[in-house]
Amino acid sequence: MSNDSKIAFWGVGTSRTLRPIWVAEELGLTYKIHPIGPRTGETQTKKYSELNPKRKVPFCEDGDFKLSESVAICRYLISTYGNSTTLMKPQSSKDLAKEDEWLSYIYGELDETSLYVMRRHQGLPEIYGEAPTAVDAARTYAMRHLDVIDVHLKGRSYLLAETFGLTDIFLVTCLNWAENYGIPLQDGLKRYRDSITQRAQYKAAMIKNKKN
Ligand SMILES: N[C@@H](CCC(=O)N[C@@H](CS)C(=O)NCC(=O)O)C(=O)O
Repeated sequence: MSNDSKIAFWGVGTSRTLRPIWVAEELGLTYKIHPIGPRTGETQTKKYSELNPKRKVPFCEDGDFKLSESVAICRYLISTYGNSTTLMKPQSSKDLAKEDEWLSYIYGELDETSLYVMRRHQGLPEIYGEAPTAVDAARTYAMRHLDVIDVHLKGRSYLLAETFGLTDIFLVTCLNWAENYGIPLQDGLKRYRDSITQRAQYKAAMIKNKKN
């Protein structure tokens, strides 16, 4: 197995910080967590700003290699340390493209365009401004795309093929986030989420992602 002892994650407490921790748990990696939270002032320190000028979490260090963005961090961990034992490691260009398709869709349409709009304009009005019309539209938009995903998942346990993979990690973190915002989940999506969240690796990651 590769030497993974130099892996450190920065950031806990959000759906996005959960993703790399969950991937690391699935891969059985040894890693350290710096449990900083967004908007606690901890992302604004001189030390952290030098490390990640975006002042956002999650952030990953693997020795000298440094990486931001939850999608990029997770993909890096899987392509570097994965062996498809518990988490699919796409091999062919077509498998990779299908994973890209779902990751782009979930990240672009659910995470950033819907849930983060609600977070910004409902949860953090003092920073981003109150925008009830945008929040309502984001909620309706999320529900439309959840319908598309619900239809795709009929008769399947996972988004891609027969194997649990990164797209499922991104989807489950968004489904939890959506439910926290009062967006009703279709019965099929609830069943899918409830089955995946039985994984020991998810439970371990949830504990590690808690802010003290
Ligand atoms: N595209 C980034 C988004 C990172 C992001 O916005 N993180 C939020 C927490 S979920 C954050 O650090 N916010 C702190 C801030 O904006 O000050 C990713 O997926 O990693």
